[in-house]
Amino acid sequence: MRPLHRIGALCMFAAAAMLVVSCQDSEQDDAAVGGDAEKTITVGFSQIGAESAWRTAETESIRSEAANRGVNLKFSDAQQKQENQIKALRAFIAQQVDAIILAPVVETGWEPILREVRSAGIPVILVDRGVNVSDDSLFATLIASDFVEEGRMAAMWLVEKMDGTGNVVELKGTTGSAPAIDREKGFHEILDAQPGMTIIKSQTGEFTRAKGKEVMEAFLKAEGDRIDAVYAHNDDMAIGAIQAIEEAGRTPGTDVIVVSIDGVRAAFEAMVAGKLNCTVECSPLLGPAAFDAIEAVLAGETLPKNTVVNDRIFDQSTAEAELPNRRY
Ligand code: GZL
Repeated sequence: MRPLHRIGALCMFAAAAMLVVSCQDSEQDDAAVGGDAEKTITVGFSQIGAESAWRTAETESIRSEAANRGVNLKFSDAQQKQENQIKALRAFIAQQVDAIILAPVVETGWEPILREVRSAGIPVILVDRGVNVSDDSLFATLIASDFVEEGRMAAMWLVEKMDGTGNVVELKGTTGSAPAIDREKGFHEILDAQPGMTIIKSQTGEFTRAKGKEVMEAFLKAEGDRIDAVYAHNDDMAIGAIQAIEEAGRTPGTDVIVVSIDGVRAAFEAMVAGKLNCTVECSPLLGPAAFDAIEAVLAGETLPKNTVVNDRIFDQSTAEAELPNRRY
C-alpha cells in the first residue's frame, strides 16, 4: 500500500480556491444563472446503498456538505449493485458533471468505466472503500480508514480481553469489498499468532443487522457453547448477532464477548447496556474532506493518493462518557 498521508494533508486543500455556488436539490439542475453569478459546480455521487447506519451517516455527511457549499449534487443509490454504480457513472458523464464522488461497493471491475470517466476529463474522489486498478491516475485520491489496522485493533483488544484463549466466530462484510477483505486480513494476522485462539467459523453477514443475525443463529446452532466471542466487521452485524445470542439463551457481553467496527450510536448504547464489549471507530463523516479534495482538484492541485482517516477504539470503560459526543 502506498505511503499513507494523514487527514491533515487535507488542510492543504483548504488553501484551494473557494467556489461560491448556489444551492440546488440533488434532483434539480441549476437554474440558468446570468450576469456575474459565481459558477455553480455539479457533483455526481455514486453511493453503494443504505445497508447500515454507517452508510446512511456517510450519505448524510456528503449531502449536507454539498448543501453547505451550494454544490448541485446528483445522488445515485446503487442498491449494493456494481452495475448500478457503473450506470450512474455513465449518466454523470452524459450530464457533464464537474467531479464524481464514488464509494465503490467492491474492489474489482472498475478499470473500464474509470477510463471512460477520465476520457471525459472528470476527476474521481474515492470515499470509504478502495479499488484495484493498474493505473492509479484513474482516481484523484482515496479518503478512507485503514481497514487492516482496524482489524488488528479489534483483534488485539480481544486477545487481551480473553487472555489469549477461546473460540471466535467472524461475521464478515460484503464479499469482495475493501473493508471486508482488509478487516479480515488485519484480524487474522493477530489471531494467527495466538495459539490459544481459533476462528472456528467465518461467513459474510453483508454488513446488515438482518443477515448478521441470521448467520449468527446458524453459528450458534452448529457450534453452540463452543463460541466464546464474535468479531463482526461492522456494528450492524454485531447488533444482529447480539439478538441471536440472547434468543439462544446466552448473555452477550459476558457469556459471549462481542467486538465490532464502525462506532455508530447504537454500538455505544449496546456497550452501555453491557451487550457489546468493544467497537473500533471508522468515521463516515467524509463530506468535508471529499469536497475539500474536489475544490483542490478543480483548482489544479495534485492530491496524495491515500488520505487515511484516523480511528479510535472504545469499550465499555469509555462508552458512557463518549456517547453524548457521538455525531452518527
Ligand atoms: C467502511 C464502510 C463499511 C462500514 C459498514 O468504510 O465501507 O460499509 O464499516 C458499511 O457499516 O456498510
